Amino acid sequence: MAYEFITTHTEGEKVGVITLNRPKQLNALSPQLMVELGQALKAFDADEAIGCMIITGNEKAFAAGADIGAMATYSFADVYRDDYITRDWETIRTIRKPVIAAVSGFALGGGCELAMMCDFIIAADNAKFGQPEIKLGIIPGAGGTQRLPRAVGKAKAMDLALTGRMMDATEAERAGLVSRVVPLDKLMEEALGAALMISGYGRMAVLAAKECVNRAYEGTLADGVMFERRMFHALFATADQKEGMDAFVNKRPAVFKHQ
Ligand code: DAK
Repeated sequence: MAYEFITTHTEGEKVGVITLNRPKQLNALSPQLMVELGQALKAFDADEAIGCMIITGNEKAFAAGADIGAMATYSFADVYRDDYITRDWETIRTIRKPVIAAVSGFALGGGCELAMMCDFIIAADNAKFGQPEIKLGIIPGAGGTQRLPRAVGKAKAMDLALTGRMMDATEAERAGLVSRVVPLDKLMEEALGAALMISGYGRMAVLAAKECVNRAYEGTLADGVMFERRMFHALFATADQKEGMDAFVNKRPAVFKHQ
């Protein structure tokens, strides 16, 4: 499919890479870009060969937020009545395969929120995260006030949302927002390594692990543990569980068939 504001390609025939591509606007997330991102995510999710996806930007910006120019003149009626951009920002939550955010440069406002909607974040050492909406007279609108405290705790989330300051990659890793920090020139190598590794595992175990970890955010501990227990039991119905364990016992590499 031809896109205007993103590019897509595959790596190793198993990883779908989506690159946000509005460099002059620091990848500001226009409504059209979010439509295209949703289409690309859905297409990779439906592609049997793909086991994992990566969303990335460029060296200067992952994304500097929703497009301020596009929002500037909206009235309350425009955004409330028309449920401003909500549907196009929720697509990523419906994607079942893992999505990694490979972040370099600015990840601000909606850009930070998009990264947090991915399953985990690998950051380059020049990454900067923040929720600067307060400076525009608004607040985060795509989950920033909810996902950020879950990731970094209330104190730091309040600090970022109320002051609008940015945090660098070191602080973001220390706070638990990102899983790894690597030198800028190693970012894609690191993200691809992780994505290829995930794609090589049994697909059902991967989907189940993602669903279970996400449960930790949305219910009680008891419900989450029970959900995990049932998913764990269910994986014994898969051929991949037999393969994985037989390979370990016989000291050979496992070859998963996603069945
Ligand atoms: N939107 C539009 N254009 C942007 C932009 C943005 N968010 N960020 C940067 N640009 C544009 C600049 O206007 C500039 O354009 P030209 O002047 O060259 O035409 C170009 O990108 C380069 O930017 P700068 O010249 O400013 O570059 P600097 O290196 O000096 O500064 C910066 C980089 C990232 C610190 C600065 O650009 C900046 O502060 N940008 C704004 C960051 C920001 O406030 N982001 C939050 C936006 S509000 C929702 C979903 C999402 C959202 C809300 C609701 N729902 C589902 C309901 C999200 C809201 C937001 O993200």
